[in-house]
Amino acid sequence: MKYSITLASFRKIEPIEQTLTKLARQGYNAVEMFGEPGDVDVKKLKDMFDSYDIPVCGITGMWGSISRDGWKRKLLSADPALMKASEKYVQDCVRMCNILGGKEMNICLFADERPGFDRTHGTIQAKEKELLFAKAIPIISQLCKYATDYGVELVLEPLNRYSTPYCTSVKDAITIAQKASSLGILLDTFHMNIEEDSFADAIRSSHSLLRHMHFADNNRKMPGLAHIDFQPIMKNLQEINYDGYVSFEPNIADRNYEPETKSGLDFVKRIELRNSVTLA
Ligand code: LER
Ligand code: MN
Repeated sequence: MKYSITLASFRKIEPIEQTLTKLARQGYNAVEMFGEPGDVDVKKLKDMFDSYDIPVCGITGMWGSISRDGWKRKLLSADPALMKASEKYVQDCVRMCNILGGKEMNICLFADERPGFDRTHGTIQAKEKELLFAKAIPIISQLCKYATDYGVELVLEPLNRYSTPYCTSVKDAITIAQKASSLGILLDTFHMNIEEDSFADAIRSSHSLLRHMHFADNNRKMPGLAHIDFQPIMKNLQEINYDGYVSFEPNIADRNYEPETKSGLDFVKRIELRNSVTLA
């Protein structure tokens, strides 16, 4: 298995160079660069990554409240200006991904805020999702084509209902990915823990489209620090011969994270090893 980690997890606590210095000695095979192309000099960033022995596997899309400008990134918006800005955002990230040598970028589906919508108890009716998806699919397909021309694959990541109620499950993601050309799927254990009936069914049902995994425990700490059982999840991935990255996406509280990022990675690697003995 190839292991990566999201630099977005560290962006508020220290400069990227410091994170890379610490992660490079922990055994990660790659990192995901966060998608804020407007905030960085991409050429300088490329030189910086080249000076560390750790490649960039892709870009983490900064959708929704995760970032200052996230609210503008809405691929399901009814506002043509927001749609245009969202498409441009993906295109800018794709070019940055290409320059940094990455191969994928995740997209998450946000729509206009609905005043009074209860995110805790409400769900979006299937009919409404169908209409929104039908409108978005040609745009997503165009973006996939744009990305393919830069050697990048877009992967659709369902998020849990508290982030966005539109694409929340593997079922939603498969519905869209089957209709959009060259769109893969990213599954994130933190969101799956809230929305999926079963980790195993989600992984098995999406196996032909599954390109990337985000790993975090149910409290968004590194795996092994809370109560998601990563042994069967890894086994399901090993059984489908998953060949994408397992990319850790933890919430990191402060600069003293090295013990966690190391023990979480080692914890999952040990599971992989034990499973491969029983699967052999
Ligand atoms: C957001 O919660 C998330 O999981 C990220 O992967 C978004 O890019
Ligand atoms: Mn994620």
